[in-house]
Amino acid sequence: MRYETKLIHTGEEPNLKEGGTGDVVIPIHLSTTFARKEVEKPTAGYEYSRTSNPTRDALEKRLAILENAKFALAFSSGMAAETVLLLTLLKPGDHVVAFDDLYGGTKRLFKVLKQSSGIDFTYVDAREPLNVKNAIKKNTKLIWVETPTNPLMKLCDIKEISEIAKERNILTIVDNTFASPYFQKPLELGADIVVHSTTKYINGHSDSVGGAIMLNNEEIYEKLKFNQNATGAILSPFDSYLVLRGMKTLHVRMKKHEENAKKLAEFLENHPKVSKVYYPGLKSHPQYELAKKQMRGFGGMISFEIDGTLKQAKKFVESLQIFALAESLGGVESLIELPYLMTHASLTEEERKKTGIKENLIRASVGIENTEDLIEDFERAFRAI
Ligand code: P1T
Repeated sequence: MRYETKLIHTGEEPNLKEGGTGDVVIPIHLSTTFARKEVEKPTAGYEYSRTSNPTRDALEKRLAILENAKFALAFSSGMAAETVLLLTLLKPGDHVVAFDDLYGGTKRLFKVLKQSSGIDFTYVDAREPLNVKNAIKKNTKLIWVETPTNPLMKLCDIKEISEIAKERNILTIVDNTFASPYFQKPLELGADIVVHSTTKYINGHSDSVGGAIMLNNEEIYEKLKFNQNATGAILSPFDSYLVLRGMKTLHVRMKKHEENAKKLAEFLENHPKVSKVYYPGLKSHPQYELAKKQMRGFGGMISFEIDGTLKQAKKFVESLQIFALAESLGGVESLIELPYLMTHASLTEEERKKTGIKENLIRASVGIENTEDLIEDFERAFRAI
């Protein structure tokens, strides 16, 4: 089976054996615990739903397919996935090299880990792999990147960075949330572990908060599974069902997200009230060639700076009628936000300045509505400012 077919069927094969019910859609197994006949023989391997659950198992099987990985785990949020991952791979005194542009919540988690466990983080502009190489210390255990980054749409060369890391026995972790696994597969480019907020494109309908880790290394997988159970950071059966359902249309949705985003990015690039557009599918993006090389498509996220003040940026986002003024991304409905005051507000003024998150920066998650409606919505908001 090819990718799109597996996205629909893996983990949900109807049970046509004696006693099976032939469900085409996997049931939501709400049972928290599983009865057994004999003490040492859990029925069908299930004991307690925190440890494993049939609906979550089905989802994890399909999540692995998404990244062409051997193993996957589903967590209660993207942040829960990141927490368990860092907890599993690091010990006090370790060092991490990270891309300087990351989701604000990820940087906030890094601060928590620094305080609680003395783990040290160095932020570098990973667009240049040499910066990553030069930041590596004796105690560096991980390289952590997003590509494209949230919110400035910077790219890094996954293959080159993974090679630098491998030579030194360092693991490369890619948060692949923005690109989606449909457009980019970091494990195939040499990364060791992929992390996702399934809240975004993978579920795709803004109705489930979740996270995922995909990887090929069995030893690390077993440790992660142990720690997932130990911490309890699991995805619920109902959310597992939602993500299984959402994922079936990932390929169809991503194509339309991209089609709309490309048109909107071109519209913005030609608009007199826009001073800068960040979209890897534009030839003017400084890393357009890298995007073409390591991505199968450019995705549905656009950031741009309006030629104006914070007040005008606020007015712009408040004047839209189709784009909802909201954090998050990756759903079928278009969303818009101001990173400076919303998704990246947990960073200090200095951190935002250093990274380039300006007051007039606007981030759009372009949905799959009618393209003309979205452009007209933007035209309306530009008229309002
Ligand atoms: O929200 P949660 O499911 O816990 O995922 C965290 C997360 C991880 N990685 C990236 C790249 C993300 O963008 C996020 C969440 N981001 C938003 C809520 C946002 O609006 O950017």
